[in-house]
Amino acid sequence: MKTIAILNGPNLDRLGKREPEIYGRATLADVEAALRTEFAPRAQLEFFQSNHEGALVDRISFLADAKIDGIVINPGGLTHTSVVLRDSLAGSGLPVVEVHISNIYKREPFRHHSYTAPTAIGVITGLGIEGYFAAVRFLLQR
Ligand code: CA2
Repeated sequence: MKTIAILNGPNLDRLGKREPEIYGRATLADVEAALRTEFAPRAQLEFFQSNHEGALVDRISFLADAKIDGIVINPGGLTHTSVVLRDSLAGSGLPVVEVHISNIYKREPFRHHSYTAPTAIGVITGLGIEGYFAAVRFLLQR
């Protein structure tokens, strides 16, 4: 059975509780439960959310050493700022898919650049929480 980690960065613990017009009404717990239900027989899913850059780096290092099968990451605002997170993902040697709930290209110009995207096989942006499902499906099939 494959193991896939689903990582969420700063503020994504607020999912479903703020700005539902942008991010929808599902909470992060709802998303995690739905992913587990969808993929339970085929995959082991590991969830991690942190509002702290260093905690995400530590988790990625742990996952790299554990040699899991892939990372799905929504880096939140760190997408647009973090060389540190980019280095960590690149150094992990793991297949990465980057997910954004909103379409970052329809939003403010500062969201149009992702430091982390070059470390990913692909980026899914603007499909709402469906992006997480598509990303896990992709990593399981490859
Ligand atoms: O669309 C996405 O998934 C984002 O990665 C979300 C980030 C944002 O900084 C990116 O540009 C796009 C975090 C947004 C703020 O966090 C909230 C999360 C849920 C509800 C309200 C705010």
